[in-house]
Amino acid sequence: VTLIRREDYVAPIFWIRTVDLTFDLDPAKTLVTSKMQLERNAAVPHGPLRLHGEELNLLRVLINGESVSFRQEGHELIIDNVPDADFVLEIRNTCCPDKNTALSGLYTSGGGFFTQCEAEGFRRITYFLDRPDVMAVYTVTLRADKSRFPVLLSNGNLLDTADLDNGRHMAKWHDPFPKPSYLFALVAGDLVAREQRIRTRAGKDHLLQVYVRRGDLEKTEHAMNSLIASVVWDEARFNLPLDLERFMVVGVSDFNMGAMENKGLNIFNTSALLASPATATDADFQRIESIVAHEYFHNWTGNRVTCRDWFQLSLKEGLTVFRDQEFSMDMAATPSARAVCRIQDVRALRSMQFPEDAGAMAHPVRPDVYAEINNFYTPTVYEKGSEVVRMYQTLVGREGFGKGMALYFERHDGQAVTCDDFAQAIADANPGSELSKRLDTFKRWYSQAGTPRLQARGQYDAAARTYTLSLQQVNPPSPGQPDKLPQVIPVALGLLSRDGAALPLQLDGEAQAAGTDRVLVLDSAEQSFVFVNVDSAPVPSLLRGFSAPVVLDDGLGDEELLVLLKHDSDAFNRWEASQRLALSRLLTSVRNGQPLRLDDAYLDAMRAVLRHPDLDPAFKALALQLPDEAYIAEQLTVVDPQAIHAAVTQAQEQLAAALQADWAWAFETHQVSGGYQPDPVQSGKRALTNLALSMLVLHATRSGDGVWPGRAYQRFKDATNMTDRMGALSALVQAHAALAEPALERFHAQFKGEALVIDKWFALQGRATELDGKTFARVKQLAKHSDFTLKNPNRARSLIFSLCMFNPAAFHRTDAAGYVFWAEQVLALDAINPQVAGRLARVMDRWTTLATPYRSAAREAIARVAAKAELSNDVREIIDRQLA
Ligand code: HT7
Ligand code: ZN
Repeated sequence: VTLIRREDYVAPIFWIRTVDLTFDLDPAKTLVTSKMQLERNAAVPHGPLRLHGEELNLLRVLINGESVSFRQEGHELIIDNVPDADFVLEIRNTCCPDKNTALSGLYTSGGGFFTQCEAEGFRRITYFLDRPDVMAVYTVTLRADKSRFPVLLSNGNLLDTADLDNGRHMAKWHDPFPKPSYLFALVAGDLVAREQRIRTRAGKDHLLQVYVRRGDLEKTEHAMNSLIASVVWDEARFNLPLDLERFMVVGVSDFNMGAMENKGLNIFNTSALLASPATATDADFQRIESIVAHEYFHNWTGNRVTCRDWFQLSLKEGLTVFRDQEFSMDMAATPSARAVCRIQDVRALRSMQFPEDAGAMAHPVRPDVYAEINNFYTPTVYEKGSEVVRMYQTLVGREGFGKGMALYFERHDGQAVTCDDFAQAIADANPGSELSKRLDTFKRWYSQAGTPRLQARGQYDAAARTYTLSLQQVNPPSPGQPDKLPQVIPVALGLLSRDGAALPLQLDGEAQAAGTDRVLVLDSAEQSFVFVNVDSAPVPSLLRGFSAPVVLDDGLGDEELLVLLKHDSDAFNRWEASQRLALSRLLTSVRNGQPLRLDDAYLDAMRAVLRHPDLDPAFKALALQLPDEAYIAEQLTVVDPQAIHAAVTQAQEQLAAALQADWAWAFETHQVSGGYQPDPVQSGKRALTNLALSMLVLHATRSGDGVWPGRAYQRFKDATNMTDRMGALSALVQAHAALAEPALERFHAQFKGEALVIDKWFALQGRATELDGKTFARVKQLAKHSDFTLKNPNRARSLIFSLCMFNPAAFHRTDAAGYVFWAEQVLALDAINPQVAGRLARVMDRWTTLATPYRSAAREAIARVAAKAELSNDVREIIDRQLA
């Protein structure tokens, strides 16, 4: 495979200033005519014009109306004799939307036409300079059969519509904003729209539309509300208004990712758009709100200012994830609900991004090299990238960050820029700040892969009344980066007395204490900070709010963690203490190979959390949940997935048994009354009652008592919303209760026509706890179910990814059958959809840490995939890195 390197970037020899596209849409063969105005880029030497094109049938090439000679080499169309001045290039080609199972470029789904052009899909529609630094103004004419495709959409404003001969019609769209080809979109089909007119603070009127298939209209209310809230928020928080008269969102059920931010025409996976109380869970509602916001926020961070090249992907993705996380926190409103958002984000970062950063595919937030850019839409670029943006905000303050954003847009609106440009804008807007003092060191977050380890040790001197906090960072090697330099780590902290009081924080040399909460900045390998006027040996609460994406070793024991769990004013660290208490017990059991016995100190602490009169139910649910198996695995140098699973199962059973009366109390006292609302208050109660129910059913099933399983079945049948229905069903399935079978059957029959709910049905079975190989056997059986298909990415993810990615105990088998299954599925998927296959291939990233016999069996399975001659670039790159 060819590797693309960041250091090789050169600007294009021509700019494309305008594009006139005409589509004669036909599922089997669509005719595309493209007329482009090219302008010579004097900054680079002249040479042949090389256009990208894949899976196209070229019909003609004209320059200034005359045919020219050209060559086709691989995926390039090369014109050697191009004028040295500006010219008009006209290209005509066809493509086959019906055959496009990769879902990149122009494809059909459910009888309609849809596009996905990021990152390099536009070249599967027509020949073009398909790179993000080439920004053009698009005019698009769509022609199609009117009865089959009554709705014809593209970016920007509708200029014209007309009926044509033979039952066809046309629509002409114009987008006044220059954009890279990856933001182009078209949609044609039999769709209906929910519409809403809004007037923004700036006094402008806008039309918002959400287009879906006819039966889905009533499931679009939440997405529309989320869109309106996003428009309002971006104007209020960052002064960024909606810049289009019309903003369209479209749902499609075949889609490789969550959604896509095409200018003025966002396209969404239906799983990230459609919700009704009967078909979607609280988590779905929350996810939809954040993805709708994410895509909307891209209009400024991504579209108005875009990436110079794909190595800069985190410039738009990290920043936009940060913005959607901030939005979700602001929507959550109460301090406790904000903390719950932060905890959920950090949980996801640690169980997805940390393993990535320690594995075969580890890469910096701004990668240096890739074979297939689709493989770099990763937790590192997105979620770690967002943490990097969050650290800017921590270092310059919220107001300073707002100023930095304003300067970024003042300097770069309408441009394609780099991560360096962003960093410079934030620093320049905040001269003298903790960031500006050490910007070059801070930027190592973009160039160095891996998760820094932060060690913290405190020493109290009673005579001097000082507390010395020594911080040390270690940056472990990653593939291709053996030696690293220290990074800038903002450490938000507080000090607590043993009885839980927040202590004033005064550093040596300061005239007085500066509050009870502050940020220290570590920017070298080791640094000590001396606090003065400290009356007693404190308990440090470090890295509050998870102020940097690092692994913290603070050396705290149970006694100190219990103080934090009870008293810390930082809800994140309170939760963290609950997880640390569980983690140390789980790790001791796994490391010693001994059965886990939860002690009274731990159980009493958990009981106190559960019964706490003031804590939020949503917080309680998170604190009482055990660390997930992927995160536990990350703490170990040799990983035995079965041993981890056994320890987690024992912990769960003991927590269920010891707190049985408390779970029953929690279940009875947190029932939601009134109509369904997906808000933090109601969803927090549902999270806690569903956790309680799962514990009660688990304990009852293990002790042969039928009461709670019976109640769960009844609740499953009577539920008035999907969160409670799934909660009860999941409790039965996870406990392997006898009633799980009739419940699953009933669920399938009840939701036969609802694709997104059937996905849940597959996913629940794919993620079911393993018991004597039954789960694995069932997944293999379900892969043959008449509702199952690898062609629909949501369905493939619901079953196959659930098993291979989210069910370690069912997947990692001593007989290697899980790995054999994985290899088969990767190969089968690769022939259909390389992007999705590439994602599944990632499951084996951490194979080198596996214990015997898993390790050798995993290697064999990877080698099996590698041996296949015709692998996509996507899968090849991942497999090559795994075997490197
Ligand atoms: N920017 C979008 C990325 C995306 C994508 C990338 C590769 C292949 C398919 C894709 N669909 C969407 C989504 C986002 O981050 O908002
Ligand atoms: Zn994005």
